[in-house]
Amino acid sequence: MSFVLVLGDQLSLNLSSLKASDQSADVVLMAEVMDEASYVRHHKKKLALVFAAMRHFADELREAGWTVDYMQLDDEGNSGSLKGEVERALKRHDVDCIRLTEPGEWRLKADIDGWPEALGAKVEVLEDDRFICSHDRFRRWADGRKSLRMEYFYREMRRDTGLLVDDDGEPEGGQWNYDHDNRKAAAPDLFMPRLPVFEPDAITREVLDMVAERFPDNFGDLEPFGYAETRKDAEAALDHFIANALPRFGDYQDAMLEGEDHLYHSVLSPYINLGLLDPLEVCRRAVAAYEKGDAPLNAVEGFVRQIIGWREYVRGLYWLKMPDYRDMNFLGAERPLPAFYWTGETDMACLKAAIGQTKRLAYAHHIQRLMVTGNFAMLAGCSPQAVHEWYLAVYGDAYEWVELPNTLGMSQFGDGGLMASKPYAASGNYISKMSDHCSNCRYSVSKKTGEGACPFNSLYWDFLARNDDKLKGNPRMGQMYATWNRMGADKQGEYRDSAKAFLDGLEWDEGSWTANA
Ligand code: FAD
Ligand code: DLZ
Repeated sequence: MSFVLVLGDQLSLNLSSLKASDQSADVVLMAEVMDEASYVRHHKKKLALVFAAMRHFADELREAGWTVDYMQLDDEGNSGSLKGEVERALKRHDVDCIRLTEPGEWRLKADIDGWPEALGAKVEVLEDDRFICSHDRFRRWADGRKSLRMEYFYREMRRDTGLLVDDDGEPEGGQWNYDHDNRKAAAPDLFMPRLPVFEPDAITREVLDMVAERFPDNFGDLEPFGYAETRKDAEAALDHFIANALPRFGDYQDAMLEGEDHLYHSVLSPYINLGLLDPLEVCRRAVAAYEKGDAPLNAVEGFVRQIIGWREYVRGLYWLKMPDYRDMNFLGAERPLPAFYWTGETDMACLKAAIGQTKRLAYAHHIQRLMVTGNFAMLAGCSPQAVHEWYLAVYGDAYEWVELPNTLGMSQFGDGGLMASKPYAASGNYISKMSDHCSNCRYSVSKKTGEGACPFNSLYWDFLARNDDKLKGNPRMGQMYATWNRMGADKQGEYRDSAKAFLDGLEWDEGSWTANA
């Protein structure tokens, strides 16, 4: 007899550990533990999402015929750690092997590697075949390459999966990537699909009460709570996205609008990352909509690229480069985060909107994460580790394997260009072009320096000046440095003084990563 340890983000009946086990003899072990609930200050909604989805999945397993040994967070004797719960379960059952699908995060894998010796039991760790690209496959792809750009990796994933490729392995429509069609700014009079809201059932209600009681000081609003908690509801959310938002997903992928939290984005990442939705199946559904003529190619290709391209790529990179990746800090940025990242209290309308909805929903879409909160933190010189800790805590879809490369690599340029060919640094102009935030802002985007000027403007040039030794040799930054050099000392001084005055006036989060280090 074996234990099958199913982790909180492995909620799939097709999990490799379940497929390798005997339903009539083996016991599934699931445990809510304080270690996993507190390694960062998770958003309250994220905690509720994970615990409620775990409890519903335990029921789904039982209905499918499995015996499930489930430990709730408040159960008497709960040891607080996964290792402790396995150790206790070994005493309850006569078991000779613990089988599990590999965890997503490096820290947990490192811990599990020590279990055979610590627990005196056989531990069998299986590959996670919910991903298309195995660790070996990614290593082979990366081996010997000077640059690890996602685009080339993505083409291989298209060919491997057969998604949007013809019989000769050529891309549907003649192009691999339709990103240049996907940069429209949104107008407030566009029809916006509303997200389906799933009323909490009795199981979820119980979890909400527990999170309210046990984690009162964590970041974020717990209620109202409308996330799906079961596979059935997550599939309903997918159906809703395909029917209502996918057709315009591409056009408005980079847009931001005041009062619109997700525009045409899917908000499916929490369900995909938990295991409630299968990523390949999600892509097949999108491609089927294209084949039926219900969604255009630029939307479907863009959506598929996010999942079999970016999602697989960041996971491959994470496992290729960890554990050193987490400590990389190419730009030597050392500040803690501004305190307003935890309160949303700032006069900058774009940051207020992105952080405000993050607090309410544990969600912001990609451009808000990359070009608003990410861009600001990089320009302000925040430590990539402090920024990483924030993103890992505040989003409902955040697990280190996907969050860290996106944050440290893509948004903070902390890996010095492994992921991105240049920093995603932008002044207020970008935000003004892609959103309507600037018209609601106390700061003026057209004013470059001094009182009332959009802080992104001076921070942008200050960032370039501060980091010129590291960045000016980057061929993609040549034009920006040429502009900076043409500006003249007086103008340059105004930008730098303006940036300094703004940063000096901010309150910093002394509790964040750098301050604790
Ligand atoms: P959509 O825009 O509808 O995209 C569809 C799906 O594609 C998503 O559900 C997701 O599964 C996948 N996807 C899209 N972009 C990416 C990407 N860059 N990397 C991996 N998968 C992607 N994504 C997470 O899942 N967890 C994180 O913790 C996370 N942290 C991020 C931190 C930063 C600083 C940045 C810039 C991006 C981060 N992302 C993260 C990627 C992306 O922002 C989210 O996947 C996306 O916003 C989720 O919303 P959605 O489901 O509406 O996505
Ligand atoms: C995110 C999370 C949380 C909050 N709680 C638990 C838990 O109590 N038990 C569990 O098995 N998993 C939890 N998880 C998910 C794990 O943190 C996740 O499996 C690892 O981070 C690996 O990706």
